[in-house]
Amino acid sequence: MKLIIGNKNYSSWSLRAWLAARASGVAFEEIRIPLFIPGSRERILAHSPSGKVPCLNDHGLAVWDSLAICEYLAERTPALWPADRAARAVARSVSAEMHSGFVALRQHMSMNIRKDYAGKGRTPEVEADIARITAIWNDCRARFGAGGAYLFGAFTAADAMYAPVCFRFKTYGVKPEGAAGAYLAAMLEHPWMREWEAAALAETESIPAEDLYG
Ligand SMILES: N[C@@H](CCC(=O)N[C@@H](CS)C(=O)NCC(=O)O)C(=O)O
Repeated sequence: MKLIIGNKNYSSWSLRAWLAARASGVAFEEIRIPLFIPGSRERILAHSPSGKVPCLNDHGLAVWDSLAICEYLAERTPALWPADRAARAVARSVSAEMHSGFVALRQHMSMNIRKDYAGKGRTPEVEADIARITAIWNDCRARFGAGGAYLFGAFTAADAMYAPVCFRFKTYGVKPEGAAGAYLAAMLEHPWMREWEAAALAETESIPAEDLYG
């Protein structure tokens, strides 16, 4: 399998699929295509019909879009979703909510691992997104988290979907309290997150439009 991703510093959707691939245990080759430079679009289109990353290529079969990749990987590794039916339904709900929502957070607090933008981007709409995400994390931890440090205990696709928010909270100095704060700390310490973070810090390309606050 090949996983086509963008810059590790900026590409939040890529991080989701990459974590899902790591959690699934499949062996995969990573193809990193730096975004928004001459030739990027052609290089991505050679793999991904949407012209966007991430895209998984399983021996010629293209699977694009982060959530579709999670579902595809979960077919061979069911533990990517919680085993319990109710927990799995909630995991899918919060993952879909992330996939289709939190527009203000995505706009004003774009993922930018290398930067320290503490205090920036906190519009009323972003505050509402932060409050909703904090409520989701607290609720999942309280109802389903007993078996481990992550939203549903063990690491699942839902954690992969919220992983970029964890890096955003670090960059923008958002510090949730209680169970949500402990979850954030556990995610930022996870070895796969640290591996991705180290690679992001080592990247040299910058995308000025994504460096929102200088
Ligand atoms: N809904 C898609 C979003 C994918 C997406 O927007 N990817 C961005 C990078 S994070 C991209 O490929 N941008 C390049 C472009 O638009 O040319 C998913 O979940 O995978």
